[in-house]
Amino acid sequence: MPWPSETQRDTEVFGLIDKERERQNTGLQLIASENFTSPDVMEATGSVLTNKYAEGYPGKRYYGGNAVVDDIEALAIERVKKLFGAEHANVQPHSGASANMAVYLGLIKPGDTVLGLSLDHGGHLTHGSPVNASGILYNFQSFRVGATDERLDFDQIRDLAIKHKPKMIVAGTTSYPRRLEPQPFRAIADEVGALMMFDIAHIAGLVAGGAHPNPVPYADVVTFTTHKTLRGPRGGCILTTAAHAAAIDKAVFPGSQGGPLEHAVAAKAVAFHEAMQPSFKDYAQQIVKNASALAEALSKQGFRLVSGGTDTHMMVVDLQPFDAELTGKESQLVLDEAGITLNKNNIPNDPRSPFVTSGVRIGTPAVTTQGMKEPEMALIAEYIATTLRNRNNPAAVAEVRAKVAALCAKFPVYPKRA
Ligand code: DSN
Repeated sequence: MPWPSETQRDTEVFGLIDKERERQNTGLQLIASENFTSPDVMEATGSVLTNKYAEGYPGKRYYGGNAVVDDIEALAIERVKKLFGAEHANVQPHSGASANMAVYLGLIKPGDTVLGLSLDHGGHLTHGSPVNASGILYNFQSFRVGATDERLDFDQIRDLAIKHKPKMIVAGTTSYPRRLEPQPFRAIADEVGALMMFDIAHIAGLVAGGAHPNPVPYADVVTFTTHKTLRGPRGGCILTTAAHAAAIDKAVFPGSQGGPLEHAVAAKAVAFHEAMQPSFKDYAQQIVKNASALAEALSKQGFRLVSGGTDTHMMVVDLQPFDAELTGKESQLVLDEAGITLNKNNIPNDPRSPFVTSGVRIGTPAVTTQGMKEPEMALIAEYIATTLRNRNNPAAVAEVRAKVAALCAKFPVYPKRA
């Protein structure tokens, strides 16, 4: 009697999963870091590989029974190296944060100086936030976006690099809507003798699909998550030059992780395969086209776009010109009521706290997976504006909720559970 019988099935959890499937199917998913994985990616994630321990790397494991797991992990490594043109890959990080911390552990020492983008100007917690281990263990110095154009200012980054002489410069963002060119980071890193790490968590799918420049030829190390624009399972990945391969592998295991999640590794391999298909290029281009269309439509509705717009999959919307009283927190809550899911976000130099904010972040990877295009982006902007204008009118919000459900019904993602 190894498992509970069918009558003892956990209906509570599976009932909740059904509810979440319903939420994803009937609402607009506009969180810039989310996406809908393919059924194949989900099948690999839910496979028998979840049963296996495999500390080590292909051909060098601490447990028996890993011949198949070795083949799977080797396939994932080969595919991702080919996809990005990398010399070495580690596909074991459980997340983007784990990947970034493994890079610091492997390539620099506690107390070393690192330069990264400030979290409140579009960086990430692991780029030196004082409340994160990166900021606690390493001496991070932050650069910020320019006061008027709200874009990266390479003169400022160079001045800081010359002043602080960092061991590493971290490029990469989580809420910066503009294209990131790797060359200027490389030039500054070379000038001050720093390593260059590029965190492409948000844009990995855009890079893989050729819609954004690939930093692999310029960076010493590239990290990313596999579940955002790349449309794979939740997880992380590190690409390096051959020179840093051994240090990075050692920093992931045994340095900072134990047993790898081989079901996630298999799902990553599936996602890399999917990203190699010609249709993925169209997908990546359409994400960017949709973001531009949505940004333009939002600006016509009276919102201000941070930096004036977007070249990526996402935008940061300053709510103040639309309604000076409206906060990101309130917007997120009322838009949830209307079936529109996004997240509150600080705008650069935001007078409000990160829990309240004067902005929201909006992304197009998930709605693009559904097949929505420019005409639907205009509708989404209209639904957002109508909801926020009528935020104290539940009937008007319910009307938008019905329109959102009708739109999503035309672009179904996952069929109902049989
Ligand atoms: N939580 C991710 C995001 O939303 O950008 C970053 O880790």
